[in-house]
Amino acid sequence: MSGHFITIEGSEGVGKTTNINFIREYLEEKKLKVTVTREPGGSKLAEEVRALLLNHRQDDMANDAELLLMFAARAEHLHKVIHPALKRGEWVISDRFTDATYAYQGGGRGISMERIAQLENWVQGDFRPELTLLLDAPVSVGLKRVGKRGELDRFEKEKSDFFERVRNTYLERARILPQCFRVIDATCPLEEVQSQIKTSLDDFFK
Ligand code: Z5A
Repeated sequence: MSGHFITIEGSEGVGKTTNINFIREYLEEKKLKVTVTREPGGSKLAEEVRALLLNHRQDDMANDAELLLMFAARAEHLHKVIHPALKRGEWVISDRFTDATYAYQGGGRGISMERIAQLENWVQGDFRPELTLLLDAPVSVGLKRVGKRGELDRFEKEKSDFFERVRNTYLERARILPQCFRVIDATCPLEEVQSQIKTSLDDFFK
């Protein structure tokens, strides 16, 4: 594959969606071809699975069902969107990927990391993001930024201790995988956050 795969991660409201647009523009200025996508979702079937996963009425979904649906959506997303774009030589930027599964289903729900790793190896083989930008902020900052949204989805309904475990798992992954992760201080004003992102991308280009 000749393209590059970058992911952007972080807990609720840290600014992933806002900054992914900045990343797209920055890469396009360099005349690179960019595909922006997201998880869960990104392809037609995976977006249907996303709707099931986020549906606020599925309050009693079993944790293993949630985990398997995440990976079912990911298998489809990889097959239909990510691998083809990389084969065309594009830069694929995904708003969340498997690190979110470690953080939410592992850290948040308490599923064992070994079980997640088994599914990761099954669905992805040795395919991993080349660079992961982790936007990090205290949970209270992210929750305050998103404020009161209309009807909350299944994840947004969780309590702050769930999001604390999610954040801690992300930080732990960044600690054990320093060659892939760049931790961005997302509490800063947007221009500073984007300057940190630009530095990480420039390092990656080198
Ligand atoms: N999930 C999972 O459990 N397992 C998995 O494997 C995967 C996902 C892949 C959907 O994700 C849910 O799926 C997610 C985890 C789960 N649930 N949660 N929580 P999502 O990515 O679609 O939803 P999200 O994380 O809730 O995204 P979000 O709430 O839209 O947040 P965001 O994209 O990080 O933030 P934003 O929309 O860019 O910014 C929020 C606000 O803050 C906005 O008004 C901005 O203008 C403002 N903002 C952004 N940056 C700044 C700075 N620096 N200063 C001040 N204000 C700022």
